[in-house]
Amino acid sequence: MNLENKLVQTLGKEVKEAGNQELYAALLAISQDQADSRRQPEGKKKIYYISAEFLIGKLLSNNMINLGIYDEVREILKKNGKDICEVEEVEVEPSLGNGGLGRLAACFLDSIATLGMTGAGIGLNYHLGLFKQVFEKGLQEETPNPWIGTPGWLRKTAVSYPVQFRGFELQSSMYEISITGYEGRTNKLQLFDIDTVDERIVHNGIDFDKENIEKNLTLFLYPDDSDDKGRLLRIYQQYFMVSNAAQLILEECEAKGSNLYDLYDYAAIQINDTHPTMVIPELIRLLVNRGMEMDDAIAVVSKTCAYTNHTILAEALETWPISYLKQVVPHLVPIIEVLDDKVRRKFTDESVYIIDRNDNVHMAHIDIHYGFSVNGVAALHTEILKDTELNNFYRLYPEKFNNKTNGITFRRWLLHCNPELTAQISQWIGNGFKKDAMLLEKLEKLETDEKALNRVLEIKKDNKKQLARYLKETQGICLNENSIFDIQVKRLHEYKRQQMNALYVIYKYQQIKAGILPDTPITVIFGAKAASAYTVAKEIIHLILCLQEIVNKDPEVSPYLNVVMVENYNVTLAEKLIPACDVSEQISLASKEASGTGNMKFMLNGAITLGTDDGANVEIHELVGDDNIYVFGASSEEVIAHYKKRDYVSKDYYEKNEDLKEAVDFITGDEMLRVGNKECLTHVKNELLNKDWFMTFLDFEDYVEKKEQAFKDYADRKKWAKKMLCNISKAGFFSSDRTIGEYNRDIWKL
Ligand code: 26Y
Repeated sequence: MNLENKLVQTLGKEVKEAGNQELYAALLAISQDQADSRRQPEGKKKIYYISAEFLIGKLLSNNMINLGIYDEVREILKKNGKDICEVEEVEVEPSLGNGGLGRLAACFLDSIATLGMTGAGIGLNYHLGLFKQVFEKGLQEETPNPWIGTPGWLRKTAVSYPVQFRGFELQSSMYEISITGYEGRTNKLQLFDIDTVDERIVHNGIDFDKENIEKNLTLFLYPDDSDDKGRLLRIYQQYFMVSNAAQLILEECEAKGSNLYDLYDYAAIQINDTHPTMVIPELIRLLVNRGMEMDDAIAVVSKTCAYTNHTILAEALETWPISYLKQVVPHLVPIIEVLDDKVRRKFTDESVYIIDRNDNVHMAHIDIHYGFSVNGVAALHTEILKDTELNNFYRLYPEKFNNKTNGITFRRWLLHCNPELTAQISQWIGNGFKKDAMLLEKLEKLETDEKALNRVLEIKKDNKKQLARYLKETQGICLNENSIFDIQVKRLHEYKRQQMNALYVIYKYQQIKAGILPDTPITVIFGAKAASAYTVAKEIIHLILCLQEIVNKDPEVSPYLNVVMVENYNVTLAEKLIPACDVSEQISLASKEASGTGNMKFMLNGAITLGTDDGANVEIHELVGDDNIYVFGASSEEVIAHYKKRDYVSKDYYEKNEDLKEAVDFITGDEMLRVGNKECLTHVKNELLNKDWFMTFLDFEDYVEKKEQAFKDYADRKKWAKKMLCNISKAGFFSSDRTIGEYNRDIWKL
């Protein structure tokens, strides 16, 4: 049956007569069917990607693209006076993630299915997500972000396992979301939950009884861990996730004929950061329960599990007091002790022990000793792991360490979010790039083609208009479409240095006040959630919101400079912001951003990076060359040396640089105090002046210089368009298809 008839049949009425909700439901049903029909028999070996987060975004359009029906559906709707974008809006974005690690997991699932690999994502079915961000009087407030129960892709299965905790047992329920590959197979994202979770226990924003595990277990992602109860809840969640994963994996492998001694011929388990680490002792425990000798179980599991590190920040390298583990999962403790004991027998270097002198369990150490692969997520990051952070381990196991530079799925981050550019690229170089991203290099030859350059600018202009319309409608924000869109969207963290961007805004404000005007008006756009217990991060949001108030309301300044902080930044917003961006802010302190993936999405959509030589920026820099990126700031070596020597004093920079001093003083000046909270602002300022752990002041001068240069260059439209085209043409390397190909070649070997 042709698609239009099918749609009419599913709707039970003419397309013209259907509302957006009905259209969404019908298209969902049709896509689900088609996705199901693309399920293929499983290969012998399967990759299980276990992750605390899967930031998958809305699925309808992406799945329709991957199923090859998107264009036809859009035309059918159009013919009937309907707009596919409005139908898309009906879907509520699943709240299953937080940031880069979760979005990476989502891109990887797309690529695994696209490349035809047998694989599944395994995680938790959070009911209320991280939180929904709302701004109230210039401050971030956290509210629940419900999504379950709205029409969507989540389906309950009959699969269920018992999970043992100290003193009680919970029975899980498994949910599934279909993952369609681009012209490929359908895999599954499998999310575990319990039936007794009760959203009604949440009140006052996102407060709830942290001890009522039966009711709270899967309410939130990363529940506030600033107290013991919160930390214990995290352990409950993690163990629940991995115990289900382990039971599922063993069951599936046995069904395929594994005798469990050959588990690694049937399964590769990728441990996404340390959150799923307990899968290692849990698998060992289950194997021993089934009669395997402990040593054999350890050997089998060690050949099955591989670990990805996503950060070198100390606070993100998880350690749990052994007493907490005893409280939640006492049956795992003897196994962890055996694992630690074996390490102690083999090595004398205390820094590689699993349980340290203070009885803290270092989760990453379990992964490194008892996994067969340890990978970083960008070349620089992996080098830093080998040379400094994990050097003691690298010396023990050099063969385990490898790099897998992150990637993004071009289906979502080009085909879906930027249809106009996609269509134009297809016209220029054919459709091949949709499956082989390196073919984008063919665009290089257009860099001298005047018409092509104009077209690239025109598409950017259209995307800026669309963003302006969208933000007006959804958040009441007015954008100057003729301004430069300078965008920094990512989690709020001091190392990512949104505060440096804010200081630039103040600097620019003061320049304009002094009559020094930019060639082109500038709009600085921010989007970021701050972890609910991360005080300084929330204060930085306050700082930005105050600047938005002052700058945009100042009639002398606002024709030249605007500040916008979008509320509740998420995948849906990213898809609108990224295609409209001119300057991509990737300004982390060198050595701190493991990779970044937003940087890749912006580049692919023709934004020019303003960034430090950090994470994957280094690789972007190498690919596009000095002329097509604005790089500033101290190198990672310099930064690491400062930390080692403890010789960085932020006040010295403040005293030396008049512009910086004025900008910093402005934070607590009269204008700010008229709109902002004195305590918050004073605290941010003092953090910078007395600590500035992420060396904002060190890089400020160079940052301002390079940013000014970028804004100046923007005025030469042709030169700028060439840079855009260069960035698009070199983005192919950052396809997650390439990354997943490498994971499979070097680690999973399916
Ligand atoms: C449990 C808690 C301590 C914690 C919660 C979330 C620890 C880490 C995280 C998330 C980390 C994360 O998102 N890391 C990012 O991973 C991306 C994908 O590899 C990188 O591109 C990015 O640089 C890194 O910050």
